[in-house]
Amino acid sequence: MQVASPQTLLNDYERDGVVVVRRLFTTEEVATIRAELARYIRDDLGSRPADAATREADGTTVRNLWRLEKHNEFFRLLAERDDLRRLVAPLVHGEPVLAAVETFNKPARIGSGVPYHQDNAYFCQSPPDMLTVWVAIDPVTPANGPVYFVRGSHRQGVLSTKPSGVRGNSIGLAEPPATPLEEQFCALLAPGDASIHHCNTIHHSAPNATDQARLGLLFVFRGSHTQTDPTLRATYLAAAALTPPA
Ligand SMILES: O=C(O)CCC(=O)C(=O)O
Repeated sequence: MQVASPQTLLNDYERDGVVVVRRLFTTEEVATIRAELARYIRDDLGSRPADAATREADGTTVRNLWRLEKHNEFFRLLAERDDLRRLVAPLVHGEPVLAAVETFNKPARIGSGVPYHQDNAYFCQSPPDMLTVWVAIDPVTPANGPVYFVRGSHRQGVLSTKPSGVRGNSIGLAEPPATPLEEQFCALLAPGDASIHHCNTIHHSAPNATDQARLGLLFVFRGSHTQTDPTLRATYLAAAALTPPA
């Protein structure tokens, strides 16, 4: 893993709400993860509940896998890794609790976009000590739908939302941010690299029109001290009822 120092990582994260960690996973680990995801989709997904996945518009290709920590032992154990927990503990200001393991597959040619949103509109945690470690399994290039983040936006709190109508991302920002795309942070990653973003950091990604898939594996952690905010939760549930994940 390549990080400047734990203190620099924390300072950068608290300033920007997003940081990059190079080589969080080795080439061999990435190959094992890729193979297990393919095996899970092929052999197991059919026997899991319908909301274990969101499909692309073709009705077949996987857009997202959800709750892998519940549905797959390999990914539950992967999320328990000590290096991962040590990395995120200072950022969540406490004991990390795993909230989710999921994927954003962004398959070649048909991978759909993700509207501007803050994750805490979904997670609904207070204080907002929650984050996502987004690990590149494929190369993430400017062309295949990288995630763009608005630096510093995590300090604005949870902004007004509206139902997005997008399956798998049911709630988005009511208004797009004022920061133009060119000034946003574009997370270009090699396989095994990761970005880590705060749950209030505004982000989005474009569809993938290229021939190169852009598979990301996500680990979501919160501090053990956070609690669910009932008002945020009610807003989220209303949006999710309008556009369920499956
Ligand atoms: O992978 C993407 O395109 C979007 C990811 C995302 O929305 C997230 O990490 O919360």
